[in-house]
Amino acid sequence: MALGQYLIDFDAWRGSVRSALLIVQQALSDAGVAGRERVRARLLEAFDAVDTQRLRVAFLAEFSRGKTELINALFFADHGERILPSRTGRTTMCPTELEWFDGATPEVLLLPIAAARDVTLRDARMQPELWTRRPFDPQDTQSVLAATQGVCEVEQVSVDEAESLGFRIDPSGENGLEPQPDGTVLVPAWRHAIIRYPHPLLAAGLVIVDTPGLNAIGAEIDLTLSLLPECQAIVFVLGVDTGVTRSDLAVWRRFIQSGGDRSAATLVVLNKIDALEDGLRSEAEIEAEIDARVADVAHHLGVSVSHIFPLSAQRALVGRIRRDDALVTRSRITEFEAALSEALVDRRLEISEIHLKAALEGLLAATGIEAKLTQLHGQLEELNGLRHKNRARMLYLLKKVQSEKEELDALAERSKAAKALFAREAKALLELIGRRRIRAEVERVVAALQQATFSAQMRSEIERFFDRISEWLEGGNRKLGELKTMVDKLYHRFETEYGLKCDPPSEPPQYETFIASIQDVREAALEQVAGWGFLFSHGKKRVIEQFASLVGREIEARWERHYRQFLAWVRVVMVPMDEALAEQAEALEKRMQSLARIRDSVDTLEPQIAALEAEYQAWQNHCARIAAAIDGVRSAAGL
Ligand SMILES: Nc1nc2c(ncn2[C@@H]2O[C@H](COP(=O)(O)OP(=O)(O)OP(=O)(O)O)[C@@H](O)[C@H]2O)c(=O)[nH]1
Ligand SMILES: [Mg+2]
Repeated sequence: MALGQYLIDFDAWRGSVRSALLIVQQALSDAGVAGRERVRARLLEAFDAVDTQRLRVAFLAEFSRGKTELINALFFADHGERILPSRTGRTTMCPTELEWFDGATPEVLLLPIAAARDVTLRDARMQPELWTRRPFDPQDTQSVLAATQGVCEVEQVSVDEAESLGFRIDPSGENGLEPQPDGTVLVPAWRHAIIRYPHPLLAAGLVIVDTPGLNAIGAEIDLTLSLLPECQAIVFVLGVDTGVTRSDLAVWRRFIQSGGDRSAATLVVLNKIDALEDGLRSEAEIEAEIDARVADVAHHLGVSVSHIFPLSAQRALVGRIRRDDALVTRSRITEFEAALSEALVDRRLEISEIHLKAALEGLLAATGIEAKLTQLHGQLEELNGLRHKNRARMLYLLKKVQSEKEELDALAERSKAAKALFAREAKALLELIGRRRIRAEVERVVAALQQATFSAQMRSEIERFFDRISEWLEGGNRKLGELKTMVDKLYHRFETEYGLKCDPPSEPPQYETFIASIQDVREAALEQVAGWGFLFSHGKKRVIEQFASLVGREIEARWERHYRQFLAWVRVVMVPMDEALAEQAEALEKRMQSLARIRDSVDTLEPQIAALEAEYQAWQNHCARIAAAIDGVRSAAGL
């Protein structure tokens, strides 16, 4: 299977980079520098770049286009049955993730629609007690089928109840759920499902996200905010029998086109090409028809024909179940599979490589060995110069070192003052950007929304809320810029005025990307508000609260991640200066000790030089070994 081969290749890549990193780690710890804060951080980043990455692919489309059938054909044909429910009409009712990892239990986890409305999906994942579990035996197809049926379950509720659960109701069925003749509505029973199924591709880190068609999605916000941003590839499915309908376009625009800075690869499947066979047309005629449909889709979606894959998921599934290679070939699934694999793995490799490259850069400098070598070199020169010098000269040199030490002490005092200044400014910034502010703003917008009577009013309140958040973030960004300028100036002054040689301070986290990601939340929030025109007043209060807490928590969670990076930056930014000072102090101390010893016995000069030379040589060996090990990682990774 093509995808399997790609994943095996990726795994091999990961394995060889990992072993190369282990060699670096060994070299660093043999040199006794593995514990240094910056070395540890860089090494962790490097391991992270190859380790924890999963490959996620989402299948997105209007209902009944064959998403689930395609997933069955791609991954589950070995079972000889449809493992995921796929049939006419709306079938998959909630976003469904398929995953597997070492030590997992084969089971379906279902998050009840009502129980968890005001928790973000991210938070819900951390709370196992919120989920209903349906274990199954992977060897027993019937037991698997019984458990996976959960993703189709619906509940019959009143219109009010449906609205208070956050669903849009639209009698025409176009912009929301359509009430049944008896006035009730069918809503999905679950907000989200996770299927843990032992499959070699899933075990290799692949995660598949199946989604329900439009309007069944009460969890649109989960898709936009949580699920899609984490995918490396999105597969959009159309039916050749239905073409590009208005609702297909709505899904395309809402979830794919508006993805903005999202970098996922997008593949378009034109499914059900078997439907073009009527027993009368020739192969060539059908071929021409397919080409015409593909061109039409390309035109409607504004994508290149090379990204569109006409195929028949059903035929592929049947062909694979019956081991009928001719049928599988005719289904044209193989071409799509190769493209999907390539897109996924390329994207993953690219991201891993970027992270790995960044982590390796400056790793050697962070060990401080190069600086140490320079110092030792200076010391050696000094001692070599002392050969044949008399005791008086020695005393003179000792005084010189003494006064250098005094200068360094004064410098250490200055650096303390500089650090205190930095700490004060950093604290002020931390207070300014602390997340209490987000909470307060959320409370404020909830109060305002409750006062509002028209949905236009609500919309403008929400826009104002986001404007305030943006303004606040811009303010924080400005302050952060000032702080960075201050740090740069400090380093510059210590270098030019006091001659302290240290590594440049690290760059602060990118604020701009965070600000841009808040735009996504804003879009999702306003999209949600668009459906509020239909709200009855008694449902309104609860919906507003749920909505605001979801949006508020989403921003908070995103902010939290960013804030942590920021704290980490504050913690390490002054470290190079401390390290440089400590190293200079240590070197001076050593020089003083050796000079003192020489003064006391001029005879020991030679053994001292020999000892220093040995030390120099040892560090040089460490340095060469680490550099070679880092090069080893680069070549293993193909960087
Ligand atoms: N003829 C034909 N029918 C197909 C093909 N793929 C899927 N179908 C049928 O289309 C219907 C819908 O397929 P599903 O896989 O349930 O569609 P879906 O996109 O997952 O739909 P929802 O889960 O409702 O969002 C089923 O009856 C499938 O058997 C195909 O290639 N050819
Ligand atoms: Mg489905």
